[in-house]
Amino acid sequence: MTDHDPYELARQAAAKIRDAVGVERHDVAIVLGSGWAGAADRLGTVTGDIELSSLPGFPPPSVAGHRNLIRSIAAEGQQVLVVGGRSHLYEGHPAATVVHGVRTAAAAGCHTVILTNAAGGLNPSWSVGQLVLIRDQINLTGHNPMAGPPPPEGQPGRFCDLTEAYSAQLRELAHTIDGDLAEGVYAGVLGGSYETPAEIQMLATIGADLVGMSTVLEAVAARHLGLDVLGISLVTNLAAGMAPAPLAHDEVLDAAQDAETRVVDLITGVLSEMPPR
Ligand code: 8IG
Repeated sequence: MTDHDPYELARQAAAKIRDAVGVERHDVAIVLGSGWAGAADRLGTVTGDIELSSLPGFPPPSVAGHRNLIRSIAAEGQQVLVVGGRSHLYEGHPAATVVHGVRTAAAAGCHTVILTNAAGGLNPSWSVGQLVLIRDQINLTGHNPMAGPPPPEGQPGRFCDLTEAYSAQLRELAHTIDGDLAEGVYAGVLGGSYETPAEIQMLATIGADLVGMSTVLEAVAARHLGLDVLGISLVTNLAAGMAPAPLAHDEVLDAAQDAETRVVDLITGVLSEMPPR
């Protein structure tokens, strides 16, 4: 039974992290998007590393710009769990695998998760390198971590409230640290390919400012378990039909590299001023 309970699997992973790094409890998790790893490494002092594939429930990652590591970092008075090696629906992983890092972070004690990603921008006034706080999301993946067997005894019920999927308080705090942050609605799609210009027109029509292939399921799983969510997108390309040239994954990694110092300052600032919970 316990093999099929994703929450039990998360508890097992969290227990192994605790033993491996010798930290009783983590406060904040950061899930790394494409190209965000360098910034996370600069947040503070590394307490310990755990190979992701040595932990229950984590498959080996396969996307360039992601790495196979959970890292515990002491930063700004918080113990931060940096979750690399994100898995995606487009790799063929089920929703439960995609959100396993978030559920593990919750089991490790985290009260807040910072979900980072690289995304396509739909707002014509943004350029590559723009950092955008996610204000809300549209889950267009056709998947949901709350679908399937109901959460077991002891877990909150499946119909979690998503009225404030992304914490207004944390967004406000982030704006005070970086006055150049934009805000927008993130449309999460299954992915596997980028969009057509017609699909981007559709997404703009339904209210999306950003489009990407991650984050939305993790935000749902985080809210289900009562975590506060801060979502930060780095616009690494203009969405199809708005971009002068075809999209390439290399550009994503270059833009992330250029944004690194701004990202470090932003996350460090948020960590240091985050209200205790
Ligand atoms: I970076 O333009 C990045 N990720 N779906 N579309 C989708 N995902 C993305 C894009 C984009 N850019």
